[in-house]
Amino acid sequence: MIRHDYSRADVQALFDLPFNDLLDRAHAVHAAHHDPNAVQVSTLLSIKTGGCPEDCAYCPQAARYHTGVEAEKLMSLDAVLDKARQAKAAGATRFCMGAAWRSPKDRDVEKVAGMIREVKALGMETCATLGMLTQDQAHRFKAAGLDYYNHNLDTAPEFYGEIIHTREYQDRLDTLGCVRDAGLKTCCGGIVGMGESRAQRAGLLQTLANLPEHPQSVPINRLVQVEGTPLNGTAPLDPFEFVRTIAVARILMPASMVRLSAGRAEMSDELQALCFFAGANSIFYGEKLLTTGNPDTERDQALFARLGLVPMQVEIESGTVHADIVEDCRANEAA
Ligand code: SAM
Ligand code: DTB
Ligand code: SF4
Repeated sequence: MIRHDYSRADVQALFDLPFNDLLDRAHAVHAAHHDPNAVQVSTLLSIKTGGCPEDCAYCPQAARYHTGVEAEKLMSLDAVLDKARQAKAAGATRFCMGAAWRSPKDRDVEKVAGMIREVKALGMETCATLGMLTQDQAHRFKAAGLDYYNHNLDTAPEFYGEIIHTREYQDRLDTLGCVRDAGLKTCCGGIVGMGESRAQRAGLLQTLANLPEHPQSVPINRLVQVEGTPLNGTAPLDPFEFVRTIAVARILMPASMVRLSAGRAEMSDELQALCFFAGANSIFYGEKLLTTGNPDTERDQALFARLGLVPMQVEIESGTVHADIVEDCRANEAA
């Protein structure tokens, strides 16, 4: 059942279940709504890296922190298309373009719209994450063929002010409203392991699930600690608490894709397997996220083969996108 009226107590009660009971419920919901052995595969590209004016305390791309990430210009269309072709050849069915902007300038909108048009023409789903959008910008990206817009709530409303000071929670909700109104699909989630409490993790998931529509994709990031950012050195989150977060997200938003997002490189295969059991059914695939590392493709192929997972195929106007990772996994299995 799709609900949008969860109380904080409802969500906390799920978090507080005995671990096995929680996993049992989450897996049942997962299997009722999805093929539990199919995982959606996206590749991420930073089309504009570093130099960001915002102060998100987790982020290596904020200009004000000394993290070693150099500010770069917006990539050229040809360079982006090369990366998209490589991602498609490697087996990704969705290509997500990220920019370290507070919000895009009008001249950037034209350039990124051109990238979206051409990536779409390669036969991939498109996603962009460029900061806050106006209604007009959201419509322009939709007209260019954008499928998804990623804009995260990041954390619970009451913890947000400890992490970001350069914009408000309401700004994020407003951008999500523009994205929905333009007819784009929403990719919206958050980060855990930033020193928030369990009640605040529950608050993030409650807010996501009570949006007017459940985001079609829900990325759950585990904080990647980067030297130079204020959150570097935060006490790491108990891995079982991370699995609980995935499981509760799955129960609250049964039909959404729950993405095991940043932080996978630091996770064991066993932890990832528990997350897939608990309802995660999407990953970023490829050696890099935006500026930090992601597992090697060989490691992911081997993990898929060991767990009998298969990459999800997607229907787009030009037909079904067949992920070559399927062949890679089969070859791995046979070996
Ligand atoms: N600048 C745009 C914005 O913030 O909306 C788009 C790119 S931003 C890097 C996209 C998301 O990446 C953030 O909302 C945050 O959830 C995630 N992120 C950034 N740094 C991270 C880190 N160190 N660990 C985990 N997730 C991170
Ligand atoms: C999301 O929720 N996670 C991705 C994507 N959306 C854009 C970004 C993760 C970034 C991790 C830090 C980095 O590589 O710079
Ligand atoms: Fe900028 Fe986005 Fe990083 Fe915040 S998360 S500092 S807005 S790139």
